[in-house]
Amino acid sequence: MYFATRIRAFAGAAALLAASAIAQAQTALPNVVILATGGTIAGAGASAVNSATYSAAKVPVDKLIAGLPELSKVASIRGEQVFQIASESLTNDNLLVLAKRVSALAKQPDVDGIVITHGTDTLEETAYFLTLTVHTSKPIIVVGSMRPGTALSADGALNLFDAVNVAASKDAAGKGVLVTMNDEIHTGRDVSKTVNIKTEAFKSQWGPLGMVVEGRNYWFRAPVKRHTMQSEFDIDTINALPPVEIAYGYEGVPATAIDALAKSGIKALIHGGTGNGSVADRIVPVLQKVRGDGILVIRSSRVPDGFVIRNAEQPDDKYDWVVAHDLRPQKARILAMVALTKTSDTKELQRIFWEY
Ligand code: DAS
Repeated sequence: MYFATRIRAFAGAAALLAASAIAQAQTALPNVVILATGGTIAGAGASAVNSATYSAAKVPVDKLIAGLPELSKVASIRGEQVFQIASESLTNDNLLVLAKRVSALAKQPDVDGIVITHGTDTLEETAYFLTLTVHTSKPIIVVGSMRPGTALSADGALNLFDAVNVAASKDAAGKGVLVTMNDEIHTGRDVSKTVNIKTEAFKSQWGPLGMVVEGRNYWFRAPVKRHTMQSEFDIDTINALPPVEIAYGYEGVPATAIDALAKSGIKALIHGGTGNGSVADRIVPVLQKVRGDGILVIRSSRVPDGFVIRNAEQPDDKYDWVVAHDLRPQKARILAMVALTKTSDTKELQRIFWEY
């Protein structure tokens, strides 16, 4: 009898110890906030075979979190539904609201990392905007998916698990805003959606920073362009974004789009040229007039990889134009909008395009 009582008492004490150890382990987990904005990662299709035909922006953030119980072993999670929008429909105002929320959360001592679930169509633009304007070294991870959670071999769950793991990782701090897709870790600056129907959809022409596999990060390089804490731009002081639009070059291009955009009140025009940012000879005088009217002209290229060489295809010094370096038109537009909140001096803008 004596020993049985002692054993029961011991077992009770052991159970209490185990429970408190688990509770301590749980409280010791990093705090990660998931900000949901919509997209396919929150999408739903009519059947499991609908991997491309579905409605985006349907599943609320709490359901996304509840559908991934594995997250509770990685971090203490809470979610906020910032928007429920397919990302092709996001606006500059949405961008400002999201970035200001990220900035406010990043300042909170009880927030260790932030994940933003987002549509894939404009994910690269949001991620770049955040890396340019949010002053924190805490991990901020933008994540999406190419298939809705209802589809066979859906990619959203693992992408989100990866994103939370990276957001909960101390070794992800100070690397700027990151994007986790398809097990890879990319910078918000370099990554672009390069395929519109595969799960391996996101590429960085200079390569990912690393990979995340089974919750562990493997880093192979670090960013060299300015971001987050190193940025001269701060979302807390930006309340509006100047209009900057894009016009593409192609065989037979008329001046129609450029003329219309120039009359619409834009502050800068991104020219998505052919090749090395080339401009059709009939368009050169049109862009010179645009510049003469006080609108900045920034030469980018429709070619996915490479970078535009200043004064090569066009005498940029002579025309007082800016080159977008290796930024695709949609990324050049983000940087131009942010830069124009501080300066419209072309020499300063060119410095900014070299540094960010
Ligand atoms: N329409 C796409 C978007 O919301 C769906 C997606 O791929 O996330 O960006």
